[in-house]
Amino acid sequence: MYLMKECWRWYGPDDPVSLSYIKQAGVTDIVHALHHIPNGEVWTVDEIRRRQELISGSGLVWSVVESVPVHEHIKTRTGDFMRYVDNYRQTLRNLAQCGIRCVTYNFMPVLDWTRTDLSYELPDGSRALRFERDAFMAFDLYILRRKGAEDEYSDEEKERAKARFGRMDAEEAGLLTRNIIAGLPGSEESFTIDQFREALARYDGVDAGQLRRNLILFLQEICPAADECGVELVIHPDDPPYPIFGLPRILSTAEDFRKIVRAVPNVSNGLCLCTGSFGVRPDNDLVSMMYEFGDRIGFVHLRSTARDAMGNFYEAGHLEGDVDMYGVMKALLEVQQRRGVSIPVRPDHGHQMCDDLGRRSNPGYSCYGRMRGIAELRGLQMGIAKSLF
Ligand code: CS2
Ligand code: MN
Repeated sequence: MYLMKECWRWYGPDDPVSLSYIKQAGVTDIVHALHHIPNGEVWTVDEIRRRQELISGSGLVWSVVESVPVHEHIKTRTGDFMRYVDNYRQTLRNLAQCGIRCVTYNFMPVLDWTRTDLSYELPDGSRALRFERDAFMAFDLYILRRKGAEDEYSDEEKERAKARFGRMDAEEAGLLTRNIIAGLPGSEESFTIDQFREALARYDGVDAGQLRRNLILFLQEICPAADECGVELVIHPDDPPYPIFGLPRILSTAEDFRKIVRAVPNVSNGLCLCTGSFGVRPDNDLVSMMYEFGDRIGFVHLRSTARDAMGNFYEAGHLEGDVDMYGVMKALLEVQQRRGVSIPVRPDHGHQMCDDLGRRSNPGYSCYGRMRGIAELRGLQMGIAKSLF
């Protein structure tokens, strides 16, 4: 029977969660990236092998890259973007040469995943990541003071943002700013407020249609090489799955992915189905996406979020919140049997709980919270598999 290939994201030697802890969590594979290599530069075979040996020395296998970052020049097709495209292609070839053939990336402009609160206290005392819409709008309108922002929010929303900002002291405003633009784990960029304004300006005149065209051109330039060396490129969806700061976002729904596949049908053009990112939108049917895109799903992030009517959401427990994790797991099992493969899966994010609370941990990438997550998902999988097959 084909069961999920259990993975865990590791940020490298300075990750507070060691490879031996990860091994004890019962997973077999590691999701990793060479975060020390500047965005856009080639990952050499030597650098890849060196890290690969460190990981295999712990009895684990580096089987998924998350992520080879896409340089902003590629997303806007400005500056020396072709040099970065050539470098990206060479990095894929070098990874394939080392036997690593699943590569995650995303095409979110400027910011990668975004939250406003990185330690939102839950009733049981554990802490979660949260996106609070009023705080986000207060940042946009009163801290960033983005030109044109006031035209993008309703009067009611602007009232909420003003009231929210009025309740913020300088310390909270500073923390909110850092949470939003200092870059969360896996994001390869970090900004000051002025750098952020400059980065946003690079997208003046780049709407969703243009950004999608830039993604399609990028894929047309690198998929032939990926096809040739058997690398699967799996695009991670937008998080949150809708435009922010007036920036276009183009991988938020099932239709967004259909458009990309129609334009670039190469086998290497794959999807990282992240239930937490897609799941923030009530109009995304995750179970049907799993069945529909199953043949192109090369990597799965399992996590859940809980949203409310005000546009807020926080990271729920892996079996709680709005994601139908039973339906997703059942569909994933059926897709794997149909394809005859075990698909890499990682518990995406996890609460800070127990000793996590007293130690340094990358936001969303705690030890105990993710250990609980993978344990619950493993049990869910077994229950369904034993009943189904
Ligand atoms: C996550 C991110 O769902 C998500 O947003 O997978 O934590 C991921 O680490 C970032 O997109 C950076 O790769
Ligand atoms: Mn994810």
